Amino acid sequence: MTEPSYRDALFTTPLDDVASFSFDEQVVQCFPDMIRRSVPGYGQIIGMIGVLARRYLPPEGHIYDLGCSLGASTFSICRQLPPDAFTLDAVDLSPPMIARAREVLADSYPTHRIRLYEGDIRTLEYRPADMIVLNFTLQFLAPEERDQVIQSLADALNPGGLLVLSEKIVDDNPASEQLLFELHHDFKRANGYSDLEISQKRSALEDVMITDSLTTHHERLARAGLTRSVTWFRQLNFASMIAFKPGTAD
Ligand code: GEK
Repeated sequence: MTEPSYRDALFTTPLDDVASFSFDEQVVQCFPDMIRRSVPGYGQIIGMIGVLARRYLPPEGHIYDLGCSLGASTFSICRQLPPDAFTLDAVDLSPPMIARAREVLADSYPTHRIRLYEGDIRTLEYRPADMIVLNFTLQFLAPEERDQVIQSLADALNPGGLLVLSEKIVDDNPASEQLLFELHHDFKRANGYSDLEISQKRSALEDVMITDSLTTHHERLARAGLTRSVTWFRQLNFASMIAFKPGTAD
């Protein structure tokens, strides 16, 4: 991405009562820096989303980028495919995210057929799609809302269509979970976050983000009728999966 990104310093000073996390103007300013320093493998996942689109998208296919933030997945797809190869809807609940994404995408890819708009992925009326990207978005929904959203995405996919689902995960094994939790803390420290920032960010996210295990994710994908679900990427407690709507040949 080409937009300026300010360094994430949201949790550098002690706060008496850490407010819960929201995707407001302040977060938008430092978002690219924040996500790169906090999510192991983020850049590799983003890079691969364009590659997946190039491999699986049928000609003139339709794509959704849900919880698009500043449009990193959309950027990755635009890097891989020419303007006439696809149409894309990029949707986010946060008005400042959409406003900023609109600026940077119009600058970089003015001729690609991209619609960017505010919307809630829980209530969106989905049109038929060939690829749907949920890159670190499902984790912000309440656990009881996740089945219904995945089902509506599976229903929207055309036969042979692809869902990409990236999430922070919890390990099924408590000892492994503890180890990965500590290593993630080390990862953030190595990326310049102080212990105070790490713990305040964790408190802010506590109620907003409840993570599922890979088993829970794959079972949910199967319940929605998606097959061939694979964890194609994992680094520490962050993973990305793909799953397909059965095609006419399946
Ligand atoms: C990326 N995909 O850079 N409807 C729509 N958007 C939502 C909803 C909802 N119900 N809830 C949260 N969001 C991006 C990163 S960030 C991940 C995604 C992170 C949006 C929210 O506004 C935010 O922009 C995004 O989901 C999550 O690849 O911050 O860890």
